Amino acid sequence: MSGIDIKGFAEFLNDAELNKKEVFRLTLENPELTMEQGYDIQQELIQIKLQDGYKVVGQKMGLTSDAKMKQMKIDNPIYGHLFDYMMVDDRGKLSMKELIHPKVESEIAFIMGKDLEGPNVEDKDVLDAIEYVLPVMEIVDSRYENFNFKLPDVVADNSSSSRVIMGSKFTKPQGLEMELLGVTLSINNEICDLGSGAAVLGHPIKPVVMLAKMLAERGQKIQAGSIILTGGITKALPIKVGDIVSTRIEELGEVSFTVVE
Ligand code: OOG
Ligand code: MG
Repeated sequence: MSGIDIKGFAEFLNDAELNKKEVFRLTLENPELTMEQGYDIQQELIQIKLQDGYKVVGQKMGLTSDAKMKQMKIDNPIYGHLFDYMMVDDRGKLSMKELIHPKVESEIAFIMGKDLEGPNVEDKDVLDAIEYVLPVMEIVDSRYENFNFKLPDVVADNSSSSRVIMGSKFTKPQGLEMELLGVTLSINNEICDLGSGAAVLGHPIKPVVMLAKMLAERGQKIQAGSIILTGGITKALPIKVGDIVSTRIEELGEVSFTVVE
């Protein structure tokens, strides 16, 4: 029997999000916490949010860029669940008072037209299942003090999921060379970072192949109609009240938001 209180930790992290209060990482007092237990806590956290009346709208992949994987010294990306309350419209407002210490990153996202299930998913299955491609910005807001976490901690914390600013232009995937698309992240009209679709495991469909396999291990699947974020292409940058933040992706267009109190 492990002494890890899965439900207690899920409540602890959910309370941290609701109270906008950063907490110490779980592995500080529980260094034996495993990745599997991290996902168990995440699953319990999802249950709490479902009971609170929120709906899962998709998933996000995280740590899919070489830079982030090297920094974290890991070989495998992680995933988290996205909820309806996290979605922000293009050119909308991001309310700072609802968050702890948010950072923004540019990502390519997909709206799925078909379910994707099982361990044997291949690139072509993902391509076939994508209905639309769109530019998004993810707001990561780790509930841990100073984003200080180990892998099982961040997984338990729903992989830092906080908000998603959805692009308003939906592009069909056919004919797009997604890995070659240039991406810029600007704050107050100044380009702060850039990259290309290849930053995420070489091609944005690769994280989705991986997500399908990882979900299958827990008896879950990617659902038709869901939104899937393929992972930060740019660095995650801190933002402050008054900032106007935008991401432009070749072929896919622009998405922006304003940070308010
Ligand atoms: C974990 C989430 C990382 C991404 O796109 O790589 C992530 C974190 O760094 O807080 O969302
Ligand atoms: Mg991300």
